[in-house]
Amino acid sequence: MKTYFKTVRDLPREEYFGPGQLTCAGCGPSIAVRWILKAAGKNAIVVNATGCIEVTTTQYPYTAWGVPYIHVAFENSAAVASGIEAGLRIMNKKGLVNENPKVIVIAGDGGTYDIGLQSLSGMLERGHKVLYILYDNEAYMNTGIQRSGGTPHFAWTTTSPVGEVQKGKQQLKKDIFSIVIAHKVPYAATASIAYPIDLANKVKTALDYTDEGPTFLHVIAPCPPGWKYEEKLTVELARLAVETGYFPLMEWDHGKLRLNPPSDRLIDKKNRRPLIEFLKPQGRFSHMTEANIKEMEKEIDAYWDYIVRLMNAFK
Ligand SMILES: Cc1ncc(C[n+]2csc(CCOP(=O)(O)OP(=O)(O)O)c2C)c(N)n1
Repeated sequence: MKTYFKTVRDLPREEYFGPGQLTCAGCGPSIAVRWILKAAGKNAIVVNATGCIEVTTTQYPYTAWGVPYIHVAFENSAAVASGIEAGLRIMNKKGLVNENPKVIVIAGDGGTYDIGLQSLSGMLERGHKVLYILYDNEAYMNTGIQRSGGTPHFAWTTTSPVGEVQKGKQQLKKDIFSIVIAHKVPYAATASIAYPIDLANKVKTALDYTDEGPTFLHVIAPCPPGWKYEEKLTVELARLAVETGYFPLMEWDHGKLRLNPPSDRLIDKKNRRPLIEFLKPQGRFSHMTEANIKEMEKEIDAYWDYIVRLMNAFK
């Protein structure tokens, strides 16, 4: 990662994600988008899949977007972005325009892990010069909290209920990061809204590397109604997700994998905060037994072992 910003004061004062939105109080994804657009600057085109961010920012006749913006269907944001990028490339080549805006996809976990996965994979494989940003609130929130491939094990959602037969989601969170890097992209990273400088530097780095090919950013973005916690805890939970080891901050940079602070010192389990600190404030996990929590801790440890193996394999 390159360092463009050292403190929040280094970020542009301009706001490209304006007020007048209808997001919930404490919306994690809207915090993510605000930082993303600040870091990207005005020379960007946003392609936004259907989801909370789209419905809350585009109420006709208003818009919260200070950059060119297109809302597309749930399943094809990466395909539309590919078309915009290819169209601009050819128009520049023919001398019809002389502009090179960066094309950025912004999509939720439902639109990325599940329904848009084929168009994302196609875009990555064809090598389009696009930054794809996944804001991960870990369920289909806009339609009333249905489980997605990004929903974690044990989490309550309306389609992974808690009752006699099952206790929340039965499957593990899909490893989207590994799926993306398997496409041999130049750059992919994870980020959290609790670490805005890290997030902003990753946005800028990823945008720089789109000159070489597609890049990807996976941002954890808590959701008060979906995760069932008090709105004021959004940033705190985004921090605890990292500090407990639940969501490691890392980057895949030209074939090398590295952990970023503070995750780099969390390889040693002793440095991680107890997982319960992340789980406890969230109603979606309130049914979990001690045995469930132990099981989840083991799953997190297993993921860290896998990351360390990957880091050693790709140094
Ligand atoms: C093909 C298709 N299926 C279902 C829907 C209904 N739908 C609209 S938004 C949405 C949820 C989006 O979830 P996610 O991508 O996680 O974003 P979030 O709402 O959480 O921001 C669904 C299911 C749709 N618009 N199109």
